[in-house]
Amino acid sequence: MSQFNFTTLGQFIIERQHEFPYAKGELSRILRDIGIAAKVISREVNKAGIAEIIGDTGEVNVQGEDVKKLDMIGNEMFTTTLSRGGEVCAFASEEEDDMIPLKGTYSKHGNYIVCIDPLDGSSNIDVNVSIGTIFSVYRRVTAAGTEPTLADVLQPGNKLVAAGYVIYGSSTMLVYSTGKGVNGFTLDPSIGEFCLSHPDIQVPKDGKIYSLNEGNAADFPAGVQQYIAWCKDKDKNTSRPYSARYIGSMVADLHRNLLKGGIFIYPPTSKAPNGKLRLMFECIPMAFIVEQAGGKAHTGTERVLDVQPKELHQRVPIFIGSENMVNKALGFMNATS
Ligand code: P6P
Repeated sequence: MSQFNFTTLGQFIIERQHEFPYAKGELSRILRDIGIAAKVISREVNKAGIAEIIGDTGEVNVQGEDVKKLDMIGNEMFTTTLSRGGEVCAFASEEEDDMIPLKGTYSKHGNYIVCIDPLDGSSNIDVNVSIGTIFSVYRRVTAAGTEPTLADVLQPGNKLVAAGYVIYGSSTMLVYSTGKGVNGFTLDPSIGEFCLSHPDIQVPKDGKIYSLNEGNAADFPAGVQQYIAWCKDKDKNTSRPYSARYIGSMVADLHRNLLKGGIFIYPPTSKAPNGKLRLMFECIPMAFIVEQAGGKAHTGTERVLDVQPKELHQRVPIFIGSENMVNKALGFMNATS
């Protein structure tokens, strides 16, 4: 096969533009801009070890977490890129207290909202563990040309028009969906392009990997404790015991489970009675991707994509991954609720 037989992200977006009901290239421009920002962040992440950008800024974000220098580079990169694009009227970031109406020349007339976690898992930066960017795209609900409001942002995941993530690992990959399946692109640094490497990703219906922070086990709801015990039982017929894999970086844990099959759980704990992960910036976009790949995402009480957000930094518990594994875990939860 010719070494030039590749499809870049830009080519793929244009080729698939006809699938998107709002064509006119608006969403295509947003996805291309996200791809550009991701390339710059990938460069910064990869040189972090030798540049003075590892470590903390000394600031604390709205989540009460230390803000790493790379977090701010990521946040600034997306804000700048999306403002210049003109398609996005407002931006919400895990790093920012409030939504940010974009002030680019044309932004006020933009039809889209972007929610972003610029660098999820940033506490892993200093130890060279994979981290990621998570993004989601909504159409605004207020009239174009008016000042965007929080109502434009606090939309349930079933209103999403696109979502995706970038994983900065042994290679940099961008994985996204516009509601017509999930496709993965690997960055080829030699040509500076994301190239299609994982077409039509399907998460296996079953898996042998469970991912959660068992250090919190004493706090887990009884149903989660019983499910984890079940995963550890010896039963050749159902390939148990399963393997425990937990990186502590949601994008990395979910990317592995998306490709290999598995379940990721962040249940309620005493420190985080609604779970730790943010509905708008982590759970909704990852739920969209996993459902588009044939998996399932649930809070333990409802489908993640049906949760009506009430506040920007709201947290929810999450059970996400292979459909049969999530259903098994929910069975234990329901049996004990
Ligand atoms: P814990 C990273 O801080 C993060 O937001 C997710 O990427 C990750 O899955 C989770 O928190 C890890 O949380 O409590 O297990 O360290």
